[in-house]
Amino acid sequence: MERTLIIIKPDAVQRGLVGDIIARFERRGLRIAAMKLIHIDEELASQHYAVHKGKPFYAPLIRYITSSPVVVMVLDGSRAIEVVRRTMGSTNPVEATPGTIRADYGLEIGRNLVHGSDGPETAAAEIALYFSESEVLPYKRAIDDWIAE
Ligand code: DAT
Ligand code: MG
Repeated sequence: MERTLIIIKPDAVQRGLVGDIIARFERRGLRIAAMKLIHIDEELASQHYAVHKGKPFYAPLIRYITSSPVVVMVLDGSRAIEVVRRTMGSTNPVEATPGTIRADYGLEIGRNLVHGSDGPETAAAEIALYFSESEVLPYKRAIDDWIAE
């Protein structure tokens, strides 16, 4: 079982795509362990995107992610990190496979709708940025045995 952090970014919230994006993850069988609507401030954005500091797209990236509310979620399930990354599609929507979120709704890399953690260490660090341990709920769903062996 893996946990991963998802951000439904400002463009997706403004475009009314929150429900559709969550539905795609739910339908795959991933479990919603935590979720909230927040407005990311500069401080939190700089922590989240620290790895990209100094790159040419850093300033517009910070402006974008702080521009409007976002939905942050923790999803879990077997191989959740890779499953989420593949459901999102490539970073640049132009290169994303049709059927993925970024291909189906996006045109440009600077408006790519969703974030998903890229590995177990970043997932743990990113979850801790947005949620306390008590906000990540360990409930069981009646359908769990029909999703995972
Ligand atoms: P991902 O969001 O797929 O994990 P990333 O971590 O490499 O991609 O980059 C974080 C975000 O920064 C990405 O969603 C969009 C933006 N970004 C990355 N590379 C970029 C580039 N070459 N030009 C413009 N924006 C870029
Ligand atoms: Mg990334």
